[in-house]
Amino acid sequence: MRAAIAPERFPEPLRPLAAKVRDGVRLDAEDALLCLTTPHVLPLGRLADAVRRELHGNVAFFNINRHINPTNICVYTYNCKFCSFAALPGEEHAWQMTHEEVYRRAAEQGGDEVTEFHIVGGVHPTLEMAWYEEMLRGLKARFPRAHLKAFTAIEIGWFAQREKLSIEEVLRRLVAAGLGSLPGGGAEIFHPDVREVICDGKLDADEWIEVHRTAHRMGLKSNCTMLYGHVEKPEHKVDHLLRLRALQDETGGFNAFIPLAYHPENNYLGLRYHTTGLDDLRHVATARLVLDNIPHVKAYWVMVTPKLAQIALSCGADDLDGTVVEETIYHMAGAETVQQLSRPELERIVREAGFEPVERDTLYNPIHRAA
Ligand code: V47
Repeated sequence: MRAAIAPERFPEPLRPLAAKVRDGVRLDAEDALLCLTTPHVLPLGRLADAVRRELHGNVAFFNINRHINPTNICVYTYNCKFCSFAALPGEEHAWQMTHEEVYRRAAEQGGDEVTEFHIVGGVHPTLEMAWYEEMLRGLKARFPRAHLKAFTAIEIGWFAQREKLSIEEVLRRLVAAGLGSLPGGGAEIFHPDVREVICDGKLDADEWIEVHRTAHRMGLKSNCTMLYGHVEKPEHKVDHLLRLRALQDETGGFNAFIPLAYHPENNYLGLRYHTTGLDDLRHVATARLVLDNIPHVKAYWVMVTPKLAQIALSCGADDLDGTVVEETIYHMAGAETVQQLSRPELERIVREAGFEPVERDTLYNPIHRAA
């Protein structure tokens, strides 16, 4: 029972929902649909804030991380119509780093402070898994304290297919090389009607879920995402969120959910519009209310801008992601945010929103540093 929630203080259409949240009753598909369609977005955010405060109090998390994208060459370049990052071999904007380049980027700016490398890339047609294992080993040798959060379920699925291994064998080998957890990318929208339009031929929902289920069974944590703001309908997102919640009921392996706002530039989907601020807040709030078993909801500042991410902290989000340093996936799709935020900038955003900034590691353990 959340006594602080007074349903009568919410707009009439949200009152039954507010009463359910007050009483700790799990939201169902119809409630989730209401969250995703109500015009009363700020009151919805207020309701999500009550849940967020119960879970995390006045704390908002960030980390000192560095994104690295070793290659953007991808076998799914034509399949993933929403992606502005992927390239075919030989295309002008294609790149493939050497191990030394990966290590140099890892060292740049981040230095010893970095606690996480977030490493994802295109699904490269010819690079063997051994290349990635060596990269992980090389990073661990040079940055032994950094956590390696690497490879979307799509990349893991490709390694299994290419090397004729089971998902479990792939993960076991990558863990032996230094893998610490999986990021949440590649989920997009699970529903086949949407997948057929935006990423036909890529891993389907069951396969994405099976990669994460296997990882969780092996003791690895992971994140999960949902890409919204393109051709999907609210019903597709309800299905997506409930599938994630069901897997979390089963395994408890997700750390965080990250709603990802579609960016329309430089890809083949042919849509023009960016999501609006209220729509971004709606997805944060909906996630916090519906995904009652996933501990963290991240407002990824690169995606929604630092200004909106700051407001999202009062609408259900408790985490901003980190310093990032170099981001390509969203910037190639039209993001106009800066490439990196410093620790003082992240702390200022959090403080001015009325929260206490807490640096965390990838697994959400607080990090205490000497002043
Ligand atoms: O899987 C690709 C999305 C994802 C576009 O786990 C696009 O902590 C919008 O998953 N417009 C990769 N989105 C990013 C990702 C992520 C980010 C931050 C933190 C974590 C985490 C994970 O980006 C892809 C895809 O869903 N994406 N292209 C685009 N044009």
